[in-house]
Amino acid sequence: MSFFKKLKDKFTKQEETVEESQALEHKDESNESNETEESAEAETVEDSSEDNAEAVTAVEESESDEEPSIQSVEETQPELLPEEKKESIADKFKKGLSKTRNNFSSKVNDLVAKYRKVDEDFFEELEEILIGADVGVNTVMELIEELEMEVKRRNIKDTSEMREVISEKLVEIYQGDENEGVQELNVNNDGLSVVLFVGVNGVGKTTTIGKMAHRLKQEGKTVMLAAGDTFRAGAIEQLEVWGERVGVDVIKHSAGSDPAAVVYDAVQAAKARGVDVLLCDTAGRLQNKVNLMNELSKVKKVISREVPDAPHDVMLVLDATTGQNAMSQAKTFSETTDVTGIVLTKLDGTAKGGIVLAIRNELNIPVKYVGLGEKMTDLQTFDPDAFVYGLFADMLEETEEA
Ligand SMILES: Nc1nc2c(ncn2[C@@H]2O[C@H](COP(=O)(O)OP(=O)(O)O)[C@@H](O)[C@H]2O)c(=O)[nH]1
Ligand SMILES: [Mg+2]
Repeated sequence: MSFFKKLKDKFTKQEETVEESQALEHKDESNESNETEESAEAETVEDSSEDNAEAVTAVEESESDEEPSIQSVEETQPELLPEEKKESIADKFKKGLSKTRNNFSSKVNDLVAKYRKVDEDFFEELEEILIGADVGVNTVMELIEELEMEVKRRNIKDTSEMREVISEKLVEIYQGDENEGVQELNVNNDGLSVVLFVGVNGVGKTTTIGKMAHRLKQEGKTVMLAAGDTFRAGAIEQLEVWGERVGVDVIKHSAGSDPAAVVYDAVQAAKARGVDVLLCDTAGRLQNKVNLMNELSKVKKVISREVPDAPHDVMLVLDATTGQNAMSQAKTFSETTDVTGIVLTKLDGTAKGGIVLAIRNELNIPVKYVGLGEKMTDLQTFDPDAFVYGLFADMLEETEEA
């Protein structure tokens, strides 16, 4: 089976089961669905009522100090905007990667049109396009080498076959030798899990925590947030706004206080209330690198002292629009903190989405999630297949018609 065909099958079939498996966009009462989606939608509604039921029990257990009732749970269920309700993962990647698609895929198309034959000039220009999409020099070299071998192996002459080969190799290079599949947050199924979010100012830590809280809540978990960025003006309030939107508690101290103390209190509160996952925000000032790293290790020490095996994940948040800068941040942070996963935000805001391949291939830290927008449903697990689908969506859909 051809690679494009495989992708298409994966995502057209997935559309029917996506909300079942991810339990993300439930409460779906929008009427804009077309006829073909009706049966899938009916199933979604059924499934979501089950999810709600689970959420109800969870909330009743954890918030014993409040009057537990279905009413109060409904109040804390976030209101999704209509456009947030019904969107498959493939659609989200397609929309989120539109800038990169317009930049990268249209250049590949032009290239294919310009050169009919696969030759050295073709590869040279392809190399430029890939570097221009922030794929990263080392990764590009590897990729070109792989492509040249594949062209020989399959005896490809015509450039029109190259789009598919390129997409296939993009996925392969992301997956590497291990092919660990799509990676989620590392959380315990019993007992408290603590996740620390680190990264420089403005990359999207607080926003990601809000989105993550929403995701986890939709999966039926109870969540608490720790306002560990006590440094930046307005940071605590920003996290509180997310707490309210998503309907989870936020533990905070006043501005300027010791972040380790905030996190300590949050861990105690999370234990006392039987919370499943505690997400900890941190400050990201890089003006004083040594101080920041000391502060982070202090916070980390408090967490591991209070909860065995914690932090369960240390998520480094990187801004995709900063390109190679994100790479150097990743190096700085992973030298001093044991980063276990990456969230790459603002992929929707860059035409150079190739950075995700460079990060995975050159840093060897899994990109677990990507930010594809500012809404609370815009955090997705990173799936290289979905990524490539997003890159070549127009072409794939054309093939479908044929
Ligand atoms: N377009 C887009 N904007 C994002 C994304 N993630 C975060 N942002 C925006 O980036 C800005 C900084 O985010 P913030 O969470 O405050 O960063 P922090 O300083 O690391 O906590 C905010 O305006 C967010 O709305 C994303 O995935 N896509
Ligand atoms: Mg912040």
